Amino acid sequence: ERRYAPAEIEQKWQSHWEETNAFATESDPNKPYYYALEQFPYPSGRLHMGHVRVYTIGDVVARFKKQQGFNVLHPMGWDAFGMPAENFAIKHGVHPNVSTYENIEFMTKQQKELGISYDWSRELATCSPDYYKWTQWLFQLFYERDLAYKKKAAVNWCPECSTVLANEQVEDGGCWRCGTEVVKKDLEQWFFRITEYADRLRGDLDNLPGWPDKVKTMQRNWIGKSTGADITFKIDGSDEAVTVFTTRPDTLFGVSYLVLAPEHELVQKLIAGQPREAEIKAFIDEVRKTSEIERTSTDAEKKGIHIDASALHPLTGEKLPILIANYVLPDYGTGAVMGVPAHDERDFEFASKYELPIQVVIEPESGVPSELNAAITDDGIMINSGDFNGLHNREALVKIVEQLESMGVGKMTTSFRLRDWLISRQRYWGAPIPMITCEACGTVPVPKDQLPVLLPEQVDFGVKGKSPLATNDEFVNTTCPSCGGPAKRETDTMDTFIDSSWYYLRYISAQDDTVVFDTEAVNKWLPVDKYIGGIEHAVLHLLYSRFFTKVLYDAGLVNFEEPFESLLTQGMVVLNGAKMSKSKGNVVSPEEIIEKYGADTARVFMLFAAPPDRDLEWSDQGIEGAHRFLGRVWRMVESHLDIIQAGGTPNIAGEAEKKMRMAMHAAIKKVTEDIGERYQFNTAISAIMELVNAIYAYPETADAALKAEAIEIAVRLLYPAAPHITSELWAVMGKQESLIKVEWPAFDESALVLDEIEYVVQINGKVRDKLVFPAAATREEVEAAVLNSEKVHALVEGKTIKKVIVVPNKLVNLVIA
Ligand code: ANZ
Ligand code: ZN
Repeated sequence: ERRYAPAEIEQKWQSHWEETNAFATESDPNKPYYYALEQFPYPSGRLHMGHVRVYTIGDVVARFKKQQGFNVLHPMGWDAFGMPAENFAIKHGVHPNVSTYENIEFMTKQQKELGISYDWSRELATCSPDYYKWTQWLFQLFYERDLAYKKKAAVNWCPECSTVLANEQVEDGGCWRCGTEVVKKDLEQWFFRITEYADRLRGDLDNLPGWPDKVKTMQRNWIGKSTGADITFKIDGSDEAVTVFTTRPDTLFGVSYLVLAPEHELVQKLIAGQPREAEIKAFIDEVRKTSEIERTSTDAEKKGIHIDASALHPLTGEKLPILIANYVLPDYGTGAVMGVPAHDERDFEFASKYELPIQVVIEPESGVPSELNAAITDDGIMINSGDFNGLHNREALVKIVEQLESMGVGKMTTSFRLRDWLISRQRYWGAPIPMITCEACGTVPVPKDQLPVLLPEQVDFGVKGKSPLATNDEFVNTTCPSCGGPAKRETDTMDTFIDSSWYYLRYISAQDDTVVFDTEAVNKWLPVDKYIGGIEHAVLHLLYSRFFTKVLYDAGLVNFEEPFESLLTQGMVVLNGAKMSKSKGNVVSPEEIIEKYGADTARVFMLFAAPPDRDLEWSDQGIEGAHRFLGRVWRMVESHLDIIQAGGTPNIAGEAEKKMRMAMHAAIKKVTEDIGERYQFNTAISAIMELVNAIYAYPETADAALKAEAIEIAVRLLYPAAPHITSELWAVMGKQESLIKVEWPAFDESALVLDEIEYVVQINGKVRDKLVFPAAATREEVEAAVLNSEKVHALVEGKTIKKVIVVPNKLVNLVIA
């Protein structure tokens, strides 16, 4: 008997797979297509346990689907642009081009050591010109479709990373990467018009039953749809007008003032030359210094100031004061609000502070309190509302908007919380934005046939507040593609989330330098059948990728509107409750575990220790346990080579054989469904463990051919989780064909029902007898037979039977006194 020595067999099988090109993607038109994808990693330097978990999950799915007869696409690549490499360059003087590829090399080696079945011929790195040429090509496509535009805007600026951030990259007012408080800065920047797709991005979430509700809810909230009306108020004594967005046009008669965002374009016009201009400007500057979070938080103090202008109520003509206030945001709705203090909490607080009139216009069922201490937000009957009095407010809402519409001063609309995606970054290690500014022609795109715009090697990384690309004159100065005159290149690079918004398409045509991707092939493979990644990207990567796919759909480049049919968001790997990731340091490194126990042990532990969407607590006992289990499987095969080689047709006449056969088919069924339908790998592993236990418990005297068959099945079921040990055992068992090519075992439903079942008979909880019944026996039949048995008769002689408990297929307990 040979000992289980993972180090030897794992290397051997990894080389074998590589030499035989075992994981090349098949594209057999007679087979269905399956695309298994794990979120590609940033090449940080080395894998952490979180990576091991995701890749193992993806690998189990990919190997399983292949055995089930699918063409399986299972690629891997590198989200290789990004700030860490650049910061490393600033600190240690190693060019990102060098450090990134070194990291990729090391991490690739680690992935191979885990035995993940990637088709490496499709590998891509977003920092390679072969890739970012097409990222730039897509930028041009967006530009042509009016989905990329440049504007001056107050943008989120991280002083630490010295770059702007998209709204999605600001978390609780801080930078998503470093946590530094984000400030506003006025800059001319490029945006992607994702708001154009807000309605579809939100609505189509309903067509994604394979996505966790949690992620869909996060996206819905992020996109944030409100239905309401735009209502226009004329400015008294002027041609100007203010349009407000309100979700409650039914409260129109309760308006007692208007509030504009300090940034609202009308503000400067209205205060110009007024006596209080300087005072108001000082207030505006003060508000602009505070973050959006501060301005919108409900417990922040609401601050406002009157401006010397008034508006006219569109229905009553009443004069309404106009204020500006910190709690009105410039880029939501219209940046202007009608103040209805009686029915809106924020307005109530604001009006109380500034002594503005409060007029109740809806009477709720509970009546209007004599003294108002808070806004009335319930529905009710209209009062103080002219012709609309007496109507239910929801009915009045529609009628009021109808009337405003007929007067040309209002209409129903929707507002989204989602903002356009700011994609300019003042950083080096990203794809250059392929645009040129010419004094004569303005903004000119670099023609598609001149792409890629290569990143210049020589730049000064460390000039704070300046794009590194702007430090290379040779790069900056160019000629205008349109007029041939002198022109300057755009020196910002693209947000790296653009790179990752389309990589899953590029895998299809990774080596084709003539097209962004082959539409026909993409339509065959996509949407991705199973996408595995972290929940932290719920409103970043996963939203952006959906946006990209919809744009490509509209451009006729793909025939589907959603990129990921089904999503598995894996939990974290934690160590005594602390998140284990690159930021906390690699407390337990994959190298160490692989060296000590082998990759198969690491894989089985990861799968077994928790359901995939839950956090997984690292434990040394868990690893030991997984290792012991594999040792047990190894010995099970090694010690039965004689019967395995003898083969033969199983004879399942006896009780033990029937039980064994049932255990075997139950395991096949459970593992098949757990992997293929429920994606619950932990219970799949326990089912295999149960089968192995049943094999060990099988009597020596029972049919050997059946035992051999069960051993073979156990090895096959374990293969997707532990491919090295099972491949080795398979060969040891004398099988010629590689396990990769062996079909997934089928189960026989009829083997899952026993025709006889043994019941334990207990009296007052003590086991007294065992009786065998036909599986079809009813509860009553079992009970009657137990009570009539001679043994029971003798035992209960002279006592009263107080209760009979029958647990179907298990036991009968008699309570006697
Ligand atoms: C009058 C009113 C009366 C309002 C009432 C509410 C209740 P959601 O649901 O989040 O879409 N609002 C509109 N634009 C705003 C802005 N730029 N900054 C801050 N607040 C703004 O919120 C819509 C409501 O938020 C709008 O409806 C408006 O107040 C306010 F009894 O108009 B409402
Ligand atoms: Zn020009």
